[in-house]
Amino acid sequence: MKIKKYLAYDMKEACQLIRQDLGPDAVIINTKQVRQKGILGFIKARMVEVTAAVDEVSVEAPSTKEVKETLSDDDKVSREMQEMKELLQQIIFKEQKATDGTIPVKVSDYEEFDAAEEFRRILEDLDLLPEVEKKIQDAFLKNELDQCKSRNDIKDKLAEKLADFFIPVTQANQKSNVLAFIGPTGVGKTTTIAKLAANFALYHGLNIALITIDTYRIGAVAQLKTYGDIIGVTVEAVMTPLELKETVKNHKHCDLILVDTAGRSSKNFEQITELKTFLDAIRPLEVYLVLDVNTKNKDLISIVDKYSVLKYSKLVFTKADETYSLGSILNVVDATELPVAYVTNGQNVPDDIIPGEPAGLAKLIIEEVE
Ligand SMILES: Nc1nc2c(ncn2[C@@H]2O[C@H](COP(=O)(O)OP(=O)(O)O)[C@@H](O)[C@H]2O)c(=O)[nH]1
Ligand SMILES: [Mg+2]
Repeated sequence: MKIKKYLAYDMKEACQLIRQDLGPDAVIINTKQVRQKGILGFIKARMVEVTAAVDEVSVEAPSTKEVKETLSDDDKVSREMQEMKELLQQIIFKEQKATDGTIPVKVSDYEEFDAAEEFRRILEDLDLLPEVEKKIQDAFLKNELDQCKSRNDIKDKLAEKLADFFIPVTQANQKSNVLAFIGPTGVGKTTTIAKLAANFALYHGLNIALITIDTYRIGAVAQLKTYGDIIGVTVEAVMTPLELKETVKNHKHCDLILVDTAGRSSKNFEQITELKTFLDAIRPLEVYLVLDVNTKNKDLISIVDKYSVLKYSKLVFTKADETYSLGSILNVVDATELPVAYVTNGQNVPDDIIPGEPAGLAKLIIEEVE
């Protein structure tokens, strides 16, 4: 028996390689997705590693016809050949069952495009919560999937479906000009505020003020002040809810006041309650919950739950540039039923931010799926 591993971009290419190398009698005994380091080790291409096996007699031996002709009068040899083949199939079958429980398949079996299987793989890559995965599966009608003839067809269809999954961003009633940003530590609240302030001030000519209540962390005020100086907007730091209220009042002539807050642990109820006293003092127009897309699903669900007392109205997702799987956005949208206002995709101020428009979000998520 000859066993060999093949690396290819997809099953089709792998099957071609195997067929050329081992012939049509080869059987596939294992397939697995692997990541291959790309240019300078940065870009990782997703590839498929296929292990195939063949009876060595069938690789090197003459064609079946020739064997039959030369051995036609020797029933014994031909029977032995047949028995060896059957034995080989059994060994492969047992080995495969023992390793991962799947059943080996003939190379030719892979040549039909299996839309359902491909769809399952795409959903798996998105790392969705089971209830979200089910909703997306249910959005597909049976024949819609059957009509897909390639992975790209499925991705296009999925992007269409996901666009309906998102809630469009609507402008809140302009009772206040204050936007507050809350969320766990280090998710990118201050950077996102700097990006928005720069966009509003420089590209839309709005009069912006920045206020930070993050006076706990050394350097937090300086960080915002540095951005404020570059953009040319005022930055104020306040210590108490009353001071915050006064400072907001002093800047009521501004088009927008952006309030930066300290990162709070969703596990610390006191910290969340303290932040609530600040927000209650100013009743912002919008409270944006800022979340890092790379956070574990379980933690994200806990965060959106624990922060709900702060009555956030929109979501911001950061660090989309650091992952291939943006399914966490879908999980949180499903759990909160809130619109995504922005997604950030890099550290550059002010460029690395995109508005959360449903079709654009769906495209972004699907484009990341390789
Ligand atoms: N890769 C990446 N890094 C980001 C993004 N947004 C913020 N960061 C980085 O995340 C770190 C923490 O950001 P910061 O704004 O201070 O977080 P905060 O504690 O929530 O205010 C900084 O190094 C930022 O440059 C993003 O979209 N992508
Ligand atoms: Mg900060």
